[in-house]
Amino acid sequence: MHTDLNRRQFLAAGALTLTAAGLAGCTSTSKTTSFVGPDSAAVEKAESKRRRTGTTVQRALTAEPTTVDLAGKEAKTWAFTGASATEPIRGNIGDTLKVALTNDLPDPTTVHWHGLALRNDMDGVPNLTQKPVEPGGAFSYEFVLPHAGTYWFHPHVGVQQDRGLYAPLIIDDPNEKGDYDQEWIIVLDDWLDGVIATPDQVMKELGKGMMDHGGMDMGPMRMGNTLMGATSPLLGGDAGDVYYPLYLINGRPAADPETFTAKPGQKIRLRIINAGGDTAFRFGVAEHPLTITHTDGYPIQPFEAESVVLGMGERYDAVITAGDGAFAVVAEALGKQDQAVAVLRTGSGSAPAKDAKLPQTKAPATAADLKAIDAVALPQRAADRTLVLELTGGMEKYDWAINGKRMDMEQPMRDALGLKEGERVALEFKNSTKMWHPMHLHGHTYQHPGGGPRKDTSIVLPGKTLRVEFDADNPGRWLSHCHNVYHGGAGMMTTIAYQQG
Ligand SMILES: [Cu+2]
Repeated sequence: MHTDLNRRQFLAAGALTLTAAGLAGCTSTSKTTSFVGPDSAAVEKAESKRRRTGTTVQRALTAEPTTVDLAGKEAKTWAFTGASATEPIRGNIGDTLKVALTNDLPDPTTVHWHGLALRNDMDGVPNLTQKPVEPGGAFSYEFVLPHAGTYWFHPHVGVQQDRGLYAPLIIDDPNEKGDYDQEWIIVLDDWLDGVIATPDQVMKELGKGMMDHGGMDMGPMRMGNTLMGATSPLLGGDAGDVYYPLYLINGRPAADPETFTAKPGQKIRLRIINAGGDTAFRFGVAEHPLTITHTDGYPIQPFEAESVVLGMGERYDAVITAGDGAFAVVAEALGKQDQAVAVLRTGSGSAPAKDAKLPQTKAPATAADLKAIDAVALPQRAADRTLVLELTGGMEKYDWAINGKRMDMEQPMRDALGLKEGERVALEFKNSTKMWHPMHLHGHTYQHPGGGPRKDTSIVLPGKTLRVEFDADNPGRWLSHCHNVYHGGAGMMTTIAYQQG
């Protein structure tokens, strides 16, 4: 039951906007009416079926300009007051989360709850599930927390995510017996805002296009704020487009590292989140094998690894058993010859060096190595529908797109792909570009092929196709897009929309 007047008023306004857009001569008038809307009864019905505890978790978030301290250097940025890498939002599965967002930024914004199968009208996508929240405006997000796990949130407007506007969202299952003594949230980020440029300036620079230096192997070369020749074999070639002066763990660069303390022998659950804009990380803890237990919030059959690769938007949970001493916690920025570092300290010993190397005696784990546990595997069933998302475009024109169409966030329904509630849907990410892309689907957690892990964000290597499946059980209008902030900003997004009836 929703009795929040502001929300209702807002939804009415949103419906008017959609109608007006249809009348304004765009071709989608009939299309718009044939798809389930964010304010529809179907969305309410799906929400009413979600398990609820009756407890409400309330938070106030203000998105605003601020100054952060990066190892003694001040950087002007935009961030949330009320949440950050080290100030997560946390609740139990079934709790209602109520977040009062105030926008004190000079630009419109929204909040997207990454990875959650939540009610569509709370998904935070401007002009698709809500109107953008204008400067000086406010919006009340309210939804039931649907699944336990490691999630996060960030704006879904332009390239705002590449500022300080992000924080973890952790959902606990009180019935889950955690076999560990401590838990740490580890947020990885690549940072440039207020140090060399703003993300908007970088987007403008990239938008001019750049020469294709694919195949060159001379190490990364900085040109303005962009990068040439940053390659990683783990990513099938070109690793990233953007130069970052700093890499952070929990908001701190290697010169002023976060220190995690524990007692030797303690089991520690790590919740690792890649909140970066354009950087894949190889993560590990020196001299500590990882037992990977979850991908994007969902449990997997435990997998032993030395390190794990995370694309932007991906989350992995892993358990370590703390040794005695001080150890480097390292997130290598793949292809960029730099890294984020933190410290695990359980005893005396000097802190590890900023350039402490993560060993690579074994291939780092990726999603392809992992299997879902039976309890979360999708039941065997033939797909009713296959949606092909061909990843297209390149660096020369910076025309990243899906199926050759660049998303216009003013009319996100223009090229929407349809599906129907109740279907088993196969989503085929076909990468026809020369670069890897971390592809993300909103509102659903699909499964990788062959009993693979449940995920909502997956690395798709150049020239490869990844076919995933999900059950269409969350009606509404959902984005699927590249989680490289600059690729998404250039238009590498599409809308997947439930059809009426
Ligand atoms: Cu991409």
